[in-house]
Amino acid sequence: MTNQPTHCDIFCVVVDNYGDAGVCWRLANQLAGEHGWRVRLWIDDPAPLRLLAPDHASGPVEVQPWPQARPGNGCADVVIEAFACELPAPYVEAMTQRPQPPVWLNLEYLSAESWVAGCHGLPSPHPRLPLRKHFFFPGFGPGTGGLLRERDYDEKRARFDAAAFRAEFDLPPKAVDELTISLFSYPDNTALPGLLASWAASPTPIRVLRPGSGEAARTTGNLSLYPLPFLPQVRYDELLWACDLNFVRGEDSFVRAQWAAKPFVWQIYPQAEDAHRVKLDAFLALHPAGEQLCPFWHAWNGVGETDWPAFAKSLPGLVAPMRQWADTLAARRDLAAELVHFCRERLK
Ligand code: TRH
Repeated sequence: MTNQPTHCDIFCVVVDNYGDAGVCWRLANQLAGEHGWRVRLWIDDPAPLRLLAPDHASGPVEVQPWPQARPGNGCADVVIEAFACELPAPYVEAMTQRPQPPVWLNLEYLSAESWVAGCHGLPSPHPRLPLRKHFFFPGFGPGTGGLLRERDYDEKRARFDAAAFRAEFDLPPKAVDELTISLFSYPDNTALPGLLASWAASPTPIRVLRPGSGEAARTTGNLSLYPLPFLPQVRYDELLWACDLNFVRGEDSFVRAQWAAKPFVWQIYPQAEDAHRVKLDAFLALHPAGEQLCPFWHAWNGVGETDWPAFAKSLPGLVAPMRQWADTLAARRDLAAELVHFCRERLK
């Protein structure tokens, strides 16, 4: 490689929700900020970015609307096609014009399933052109592409002031016996009404902070439901740190809850023919607290009834395994660094 910064184009189609944009934005920032790459993010819908990163125009990542604006002549050294979105045909043609073809990666969804390590990094030759695409799989274990985690994560967390965070959002200081919960789930979660009723009947106060819900604040029994605005991505971490228990969903908030190392409950993105259940169980099988988490997590994902009193009782015992899991994951190379390493090997 030359001393020039590596040029990278990331292509993202927003399917629904915020996850795809969230992952691409996080990766783009790390490649630019931590690895000095020149990164362009081509995204078909800017709406999620405005919420995730309201100040994105002032950062090092160049955001371009796609396909309205098409990448002109020439292509980057590294081309990342997020979640198998299809690249514009002229761009693919341009890839063949380079003296050395770019490293072309298809960034896949995260899964804890055991086949992931076997498929990570596999090449897929183009049927017609002299190009190869590689599958890049995020993952938890050795042989996978790892997880997104910023270098300054621990530093930011050490600086975090929970009392100031609460004051900023007009929350009263935390009572000794209050359980503070963040709630981010899919709107049609059938277990939610029952859980809200259990929280209202709790013998001790429960404060639920719900970002982006747009509902009114209300108190029922011992439950105080408190809406928050949809927070910029960097501030969503703060919410997770400020809570004793985090309900997360999809992919990116699920990973952030693991870094936060607080007890958490995951609603997995539902897929056809219950394919998501296999993925949910694959994760539970890896996690040191998987057995304890299983009944409540299953119920939260539509299998069985949520038993809140039993789960609440198990919370103190979940703190240590959550920490242990986060430390194990943090000890390995993060996804952006894995990706840079993978590309360096091929750009030599
Ligand atoms: O929005 P999601 O359900 O995204 C999903 C998944 O990524 C899934 O794998 C994909 O197939 C599907 O979309 C199309 O959940 P996720 O992945 O947690 O993304 C939410 C993003 O929003 C994440 O980056 C965290 C961020 N966020 C904030 O920045 N502020 C907030 O207040 C909240 C609630 C979330």
